[in-house]
Amino acid sequence: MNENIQKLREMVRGSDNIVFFGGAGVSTESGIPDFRSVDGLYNQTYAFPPETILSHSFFEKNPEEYYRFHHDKLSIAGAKPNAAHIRLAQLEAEGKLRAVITQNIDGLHQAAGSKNVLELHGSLLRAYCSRCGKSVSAECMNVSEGVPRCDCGGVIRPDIVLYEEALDDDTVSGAIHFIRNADMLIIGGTSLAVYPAAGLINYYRGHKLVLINRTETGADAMADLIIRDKIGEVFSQI
Ligand code: CNA
Repeated sequence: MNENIQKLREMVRGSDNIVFFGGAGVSTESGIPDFRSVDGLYNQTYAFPPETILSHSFFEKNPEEYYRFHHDKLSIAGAKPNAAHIRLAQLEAEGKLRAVITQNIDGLHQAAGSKNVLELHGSLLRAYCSRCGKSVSAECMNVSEGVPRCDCGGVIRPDIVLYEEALDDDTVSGAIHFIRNADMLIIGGTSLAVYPAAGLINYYRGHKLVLINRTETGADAMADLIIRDKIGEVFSQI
């Protein structure tokens, strides 16, 4: 076992108020592409850049084009939790981890058994009508060709935070509370490029900040321990 993993194990052993803050890199080992890796969605070619397609104004104007992208690229059907999701759920059950704060929209932390999951960007497993606000089954987005519609005629949308939209206030306050009070913060699988989510890590006040990411991030200088390996492989060893 390498020295960094050994250090991480010791830090986890000595902590009982761990918070995990993660992103798309947590789910790449489950087969879901992230945005910014070389094989991520931002390095593929579409008629419009993904940031544009995933924006509020684009969704309003071009729901057909949005749903083409959604069906083609945001499918999480069949994805299963990997060793990172599973170990995080176990750490919570052992009373060591207080919260998972995720930018992911794939529901895999809950599928692994995590109970306290704060979804900063919502979930593809929920949907509602953009006109009347009624909650509907997310299934209707998966099976329908074209644009799914509510009984009222409104366009159904996933319960995710699109670009240009605000994060949910209660989720953000909760995330700040957990990060501020954590004795250990593990950040993993995120480029920390998407704000305001990425800014939340600045509320951490402790001295056990661990970064597990395959590539550099803007928070490397703040970290007490940096691990550049695949996050599933790392968690399978702690
Ligand atoms: P990102 O900007 O794509 O960054 C991902 C980071 O993870 C990169 O720095 C990679 O180097 C790193 N990485 C990739 N695989 C691994 C791995 N196995 N182990 C360790 N590091 C790895 O994604 P962010 O989450 O930072 O950006 C936020 C966006 C991405 C959020 O709004 C998400 O909703 C959105 N997103 C979510 C999913 C999902 O739910 N699974 C998938 C794709 C995008």
